[in-house]
Amino acid sequence: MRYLTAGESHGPQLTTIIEGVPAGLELTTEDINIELARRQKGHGRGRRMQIEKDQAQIVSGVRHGKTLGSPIALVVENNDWKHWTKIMGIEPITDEESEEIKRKITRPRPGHADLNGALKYGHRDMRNVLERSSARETTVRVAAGAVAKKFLASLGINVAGHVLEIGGVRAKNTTYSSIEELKTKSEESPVRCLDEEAGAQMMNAIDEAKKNGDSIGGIVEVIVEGVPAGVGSYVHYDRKLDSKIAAAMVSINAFKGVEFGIGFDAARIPGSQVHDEIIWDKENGYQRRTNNLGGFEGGMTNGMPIVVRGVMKPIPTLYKPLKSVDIETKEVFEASIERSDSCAVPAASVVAEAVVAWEVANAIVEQFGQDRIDLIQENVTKMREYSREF
Ligand code: EPS
Repeated sequence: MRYLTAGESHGPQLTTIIEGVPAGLELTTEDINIELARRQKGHGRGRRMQIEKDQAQIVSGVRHGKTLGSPIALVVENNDWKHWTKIMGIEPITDEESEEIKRKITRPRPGHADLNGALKYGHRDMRNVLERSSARETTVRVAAGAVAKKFLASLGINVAGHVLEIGGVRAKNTTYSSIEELKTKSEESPVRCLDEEAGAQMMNAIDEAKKNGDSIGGIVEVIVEGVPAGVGSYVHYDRKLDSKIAAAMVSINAFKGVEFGIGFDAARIPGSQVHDEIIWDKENGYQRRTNNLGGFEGGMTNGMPIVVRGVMKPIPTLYKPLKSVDIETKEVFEASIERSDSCAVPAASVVAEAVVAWEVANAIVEQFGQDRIDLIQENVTKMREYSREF
């Protein structure tokens, strides 16, 4: 499976074409809209999210509530487009057009794609960069992830995410008895945090950052339960599922790092305390006594929940001045002020769920069959039975 996205942040719409989804999967527009709404929430979002109410329109690949096996194309309109029809117009502009339309963005924000993107494509107006590098694009990645989640759910595989840390405030109590409880608890929190007290402190930290014209980042965690053992590969570097998930996580706007299970702590403790002991019983087959490795050994799943975390840097659009250089005048200036979110970590945890779901779904399709959901379901069931008795 693969998907491409297209669309500028203030253009008419976002588009994705999702290719390779097996036929016969139940899928409705509502399945996608629920996920889009989740991504729009979260304490710390700016005014743009009050303008948008993201709604998917499926324009191909689904008939009478089931996938056809053909490419699924879907679009999400930008409500804000109506305010930008001139500045983001498709047709050439003439000399008589207003100064505002031609006003160039020449002041790159430190930490943003502005300068490197302008250099790469030769854009003297950095709007040509920021429109596409905007995290608005993650809307349709969440749509593609919603399709992947629906596919995984049909195989008894469940994906959930939550926020572990924002602006240095770390959740302490993150225990949950089931993945359903995790979902309910994180959904109830305005920062998607399982620890209510830490969640309140995170909100204070966001408010404080906003008051100071600053932004803050954080850490999100995604859990995938129910993936059979042996998905991924040890024989080919480019089919290792953990490496694909790592790449997908770092592909999310502003993400700088990723870890599985105990992650970087594995560098600080001996192997005898890192590796998860193998146990077996008739009902569950092979399991691990602990899950320090976050569900992966040798680039393949081991049947334990996948546990992956990603770190998001603070959003680089700041009201607080940081020095930069105007590319027209080469003069130093302080801060180019753009509307922005002060913290998008809660929204990013929904994006992280989507990209992880996509990679797991893709690996399953590669391994268990491509065309028909019923045959994939049979194959996955057989694999589960086989590994219990192995
Ligand atoms: C973003 C800037 C803001 C955010 C936007 C990402 O938008 P605007 O430029 O319209 O003020 O709200 O995020 C989204 C629109 C979204 O859907 O997540 C940026 O510069 O990356």
